[in-house]
Amino acid sequence: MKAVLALGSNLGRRFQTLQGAVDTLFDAPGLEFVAVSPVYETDPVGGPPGQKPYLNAIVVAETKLQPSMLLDRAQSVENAFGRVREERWGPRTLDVDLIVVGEKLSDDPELTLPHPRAFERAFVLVPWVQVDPDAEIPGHGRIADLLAGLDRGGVFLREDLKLQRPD
Ligand code: A4P
Ligand code: MG
Repeated sequence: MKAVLALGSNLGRRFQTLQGAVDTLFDAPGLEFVAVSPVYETDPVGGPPGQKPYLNAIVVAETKLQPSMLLDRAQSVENAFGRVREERWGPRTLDVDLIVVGEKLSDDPELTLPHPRAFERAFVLVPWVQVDPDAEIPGHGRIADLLAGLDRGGVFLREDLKLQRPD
């Protein structure tokens, strides 16, 4: 199955955190690296006022792991980077979300698939379409078509920041 993960950071050393997340995600077996997107600087969506901008990127992987195992992996990477869960949509050193896992569908609040807000978020779709132009979100269609209807304002390419494949 193809798994698409979204990385976001708006606290601390944001770029170093994203690179550390890419490296750590693939430290254990079961997840194979396919691609990492360019890095975008993005205006915060939702959350408390006065939040700093995010760096966002997308990682595409191949896996046979169950989605619940992938969520465990994502959360342990968040914890490794000092994520402290405070308020919802609040600032965070690292957020790792599962966007799609193959064609899996789930409405479990612990793990909703596809991610329930990805289809309307330019900070997810803009980096994703760069590395996977034909991707689709089950139930929502092609990401290229979804993007055509979205405002891309507030999403800026950081050409100076390039994530490396995992070490
Ligand atoms: N959860 C359910 N489905 C999933 C999934 N597909 N992937 C559960 C990951 N987690 C999932 O997440 C809360 C709970 O969601 C987890 O316990 C998990 O079991 P969290 O990471 O603790 O909290 P959160 O991220 O603050 O909340 P939430 O609802 O996941 O927020 P979002 O939707 O992830 O939004 N603006 C910009 N520009 N860039 C961003 O990256 N991110 C957010 C977070 C808001 N605004 C942003 C950005
Ligand atoms: Mg999250």
